[in-house]
Amino acid sequence: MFRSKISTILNSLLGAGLTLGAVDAFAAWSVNMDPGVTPISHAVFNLHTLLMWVSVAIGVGVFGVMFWSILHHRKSKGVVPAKFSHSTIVEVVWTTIPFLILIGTAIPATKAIILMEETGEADMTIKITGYQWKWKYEYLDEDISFFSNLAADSREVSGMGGDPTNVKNYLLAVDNELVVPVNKRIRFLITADDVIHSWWVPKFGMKRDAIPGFMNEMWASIDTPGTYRGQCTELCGKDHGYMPIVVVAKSEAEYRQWVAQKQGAAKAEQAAAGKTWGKAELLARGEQVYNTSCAACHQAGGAGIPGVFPAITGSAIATGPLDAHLDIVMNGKKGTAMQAFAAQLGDTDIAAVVSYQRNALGNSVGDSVQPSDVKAKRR
Ligand code: HEC
Ligand SMILES: [Cu+2]
Repeated sequence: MFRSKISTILNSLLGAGLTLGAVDAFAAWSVNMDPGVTPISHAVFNLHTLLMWVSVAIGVGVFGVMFWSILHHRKSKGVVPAKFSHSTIVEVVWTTIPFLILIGTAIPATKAIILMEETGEADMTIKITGYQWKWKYEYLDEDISFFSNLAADSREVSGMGGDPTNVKNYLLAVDNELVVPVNKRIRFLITADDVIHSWWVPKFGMKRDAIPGFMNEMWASIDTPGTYRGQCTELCGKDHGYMPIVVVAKSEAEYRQWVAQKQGAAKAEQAAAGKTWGKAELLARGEQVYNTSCAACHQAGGAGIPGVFPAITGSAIATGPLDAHLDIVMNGKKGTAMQAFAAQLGDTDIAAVVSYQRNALGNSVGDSVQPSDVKAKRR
């Protein structure tokens, strides 16, 4: 009982910072750093271990001499203080030793930094863009591109004041994971569309800021198949804690399979945008799109947040002329948090969500939009 209480306290003190999302019993006692699954994380772990033992040796040496001096030269033994005020030998020694220690540790530290910065000669390149509040992943060699949003079960609970204890990987799961092959040198190009975000997967041993207008680089070669979770680590607004990162590392064969499936789904999506949609299926799809892409700001019921995000219910734009409604959704509004969704959503998703906003959330305009209408409006 008592022991488990201490373990809980220790875990929250140490674990909160060090073992992100770890819930198993072992992790509760993992006081050391995580060795991770990439060359960079291994280098960082080894450097950390080296520096820790160097520090231990220094500590033992310095405190050893200090306590020995105190004990053996104490007043009760009748020791008389020395009167000298300067010793060139001692000064040379205490300058030289730290100098050698610093050089000795700077060499492996520099090697680790160079390893981190060597992003060239990659087997594949993935561009990562941070948005409020989701990530976009573009596989530059495969012509695959998608958004990764917070998983629906996490979003429902967090929005409704529900109980998160039954949600698996609460706030650490997404709808579309970043799938990559193991043992391939992957270069990540990292940027942002609106404000500064930061892409961090602790098991990769690195994070990189995602800054609008800048392209930062990072690389990884994952040595163990598995699921690796991370988070945005630069405070980026209201839902900063709601844009997790999930990377799934698979064998080359499984990765190829995933690529084929993803490319097939993109083709099917294109075909769907070519047909004429019935109103019911349009609204059903629109509800999904609304909940993943719009509800964070305009709220699940459409009420918005007064003074920050306008209500969709009764909105002059959402119940006014169709053209203006499509325009703000596709092109956004400069200088506000309302993003240009033309670049983020396909024709079908835009048609569906606009139709949904006009005919649900307390609105009943009656008309609806087809994907072909959206396509015609793209410039
Ligand atoms: C990051 C927050 C955010 C997200 C996500 C968001 N919006 Fe907005 N939206 C805004 C803000 C802020 C405005 C007000 C802009 C202004 O100042 O006119 C707005 C305005 C609107 C308006 C006009 C409302 C009015 O009456 O002025 C519509 C329609 C709209 N958004 C639709 C959408 C749709 C559809 C989505 C999802 C595909 C979406 N929004 C996602 C922040 C957001
Ligand atoms: Cu962010």
